[in-house]
Amino acid sequence: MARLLLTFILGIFATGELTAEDGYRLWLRYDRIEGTSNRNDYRRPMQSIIIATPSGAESAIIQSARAEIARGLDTMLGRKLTTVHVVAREADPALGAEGYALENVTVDEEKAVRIRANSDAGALYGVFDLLRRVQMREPVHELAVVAVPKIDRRLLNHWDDLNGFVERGYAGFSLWRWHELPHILSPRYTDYARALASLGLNGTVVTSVNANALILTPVYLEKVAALAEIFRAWGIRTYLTARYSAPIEIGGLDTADPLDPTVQAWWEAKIDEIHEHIPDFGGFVVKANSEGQPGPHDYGRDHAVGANLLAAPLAADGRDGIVMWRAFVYDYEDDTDRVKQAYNQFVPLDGKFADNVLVQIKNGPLDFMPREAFSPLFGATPQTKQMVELQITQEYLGASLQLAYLGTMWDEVLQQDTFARGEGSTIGRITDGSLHGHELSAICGVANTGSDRNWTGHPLAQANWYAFGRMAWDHTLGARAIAEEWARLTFDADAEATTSIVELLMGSRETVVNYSMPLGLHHIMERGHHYGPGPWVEGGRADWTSPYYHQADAQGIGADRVASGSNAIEQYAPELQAQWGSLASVPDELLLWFHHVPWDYEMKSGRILWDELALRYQQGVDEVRAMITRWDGLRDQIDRERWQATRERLVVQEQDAREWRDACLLYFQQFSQRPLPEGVEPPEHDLQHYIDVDRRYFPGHPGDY
Ligand code: BDP
Repeated sequence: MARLLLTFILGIFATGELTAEDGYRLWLRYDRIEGTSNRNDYRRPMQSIIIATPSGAESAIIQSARAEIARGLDTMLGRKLTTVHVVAREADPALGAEGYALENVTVDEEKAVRIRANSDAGALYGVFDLLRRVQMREPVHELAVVAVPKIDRRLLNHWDDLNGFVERGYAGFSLWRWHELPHILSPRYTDYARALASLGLNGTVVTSVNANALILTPVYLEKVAALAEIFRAWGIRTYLTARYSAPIEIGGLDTADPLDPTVQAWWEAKIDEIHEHIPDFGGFVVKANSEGQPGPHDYGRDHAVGANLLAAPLAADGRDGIVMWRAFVYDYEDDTDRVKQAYNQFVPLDGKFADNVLVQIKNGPLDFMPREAFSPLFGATPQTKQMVELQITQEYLGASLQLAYLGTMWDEVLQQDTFARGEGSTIGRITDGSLHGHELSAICGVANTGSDRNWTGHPLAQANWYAFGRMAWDHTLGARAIAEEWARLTFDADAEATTSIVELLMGSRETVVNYSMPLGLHHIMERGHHYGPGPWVEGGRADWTSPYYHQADAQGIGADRVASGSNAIEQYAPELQAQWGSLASVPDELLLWFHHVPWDYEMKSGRILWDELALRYQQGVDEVRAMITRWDGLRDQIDRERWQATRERLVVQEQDAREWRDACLLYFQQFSQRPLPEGVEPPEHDLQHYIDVDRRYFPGHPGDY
């Protein structure tokens, strides 16, 4: 028996049995590097780390940097051996405000790694870069790294309510435990801040766009201040959402009219008060006159007047606060195609926004669909600063139950050419301010974090948080390179297995598109919770129904957005109008976004549209099955806990993919009146079965749905 036990124990060590891992550590795992010679590769060059900043001062951020070095290197290298020196060194303009350089130096015949930066935050990012290299087992003896963020404000937006509910959140409740704050400080706040800083994110908006004015009352500001203090030590500034009617709701005024002097005085005083609590307050995100939220239109004022009201006090007294004014506006009383409305409202306002206002634009003109044409507002207001809003949480891509790596989608968005100033006018360059020469720039992503132990629900959804952060730092890094980094940091897999994980990630978003909304279909999901198919959703306001978007009839399917229809295409540059406006040249991916196409239209593949559509749905299902097979092949490469949790979700995803396929094809077949082509599996149930599926109480939606 004892021998058996010994064999078993030895077996564990011999095969390097993977230890349980719950995902809490994210990509900051710092597991011990095995093998003395491997460890020595790192020990030698890093006997000392020199942090060189213009002040050379110890600060809260430098303390964080020291703590992270200790946490990372001591664990990875097995013992404490690195000494950290903080020295003063003149600023280097090439590093900008928050960039850094990593280099090897020799001081008194001792080898050292030097991290140079113009600010403490820059130094902290350098530390995280160095630790990332060690974690990835990359050499550190010939460092010649210079990294500078392309965008100034790199933020997460939390859609977290004060009652702990997270709108479109699928990973538990809010991270912010408002009832405990400011007295009880969860250690999770620090780990959250570390995760952000490790990616170079430097801001967080802790409250939802559907704002609650209470957050601006003294009791809550004290709570926010406690969070802000923790975040500050990691280079992160805190931002809030402003409810436009706050002067009425918590200020006792009878108006929130931006041109009313009492309203102006109220915001000035309020913003002063916020600064007393949070001296480095970053500013506001505002959702105004959108989906029932109050705003300047209530008083006959436009968005610019509305935004400038808040912008002025945020810039007063040498402050550098900003207003991120959302362009997610549409009005159901306006019968213009919903996707045209933001452009129509904002283009006439170009040049009217204050300097510290950025217009925050979702990547697509509709709403974070699995695929949309980009928002034509990008590049259309050269005098107005624009920033992109991406959605990390998977509202329309399977919540935390389905795998959809969004890096590929964001690459598509950020590299998209708008032709606003000729070729090369990408959304990345609009967001980083370089296209139109704007000094101030910002980017944000709607967080997918929550109280789940692994932060994001789906273990692989951590990759989306990671990818957003890396792209916010540099939008040219590329989805694949980022996926590789993430996979190497997050799993102890060997090279072959890492490749497999990366392949899995890279194809996953297109797979979701295929089984849910292929060929440019959009907004055909179930009402309210937005999970699962709902091409039949009708009733209530038209722009929240599905037929408004798919337009299926006996002739064909697709939204007519060329001259014969809403002509939304006219909002794009002539180059894109030419390409997307013609059936011959529009890519399959955007076909039904722009065109109403006959069922028997001959596609590039030679098949008729109906057959192509059906086969795309089937392809989506097949791809999920292939994902499961691939994942099964990784069984011995990945710790059991995360492997299992992911596998369970892939099984759900396969079921969901079948449901999408069957429900949509049965529904559209009523119009096409054609048989399913060969290769498409027959539906399991009749259409009514799918219509009757009731997912009420699915998380993330505030109502009953
Ligand atoms: C939609 C969400 C809704 C948000 C809204 C927004 O369904 O919950 O409030 O966007 O961005 O995607 O304001």
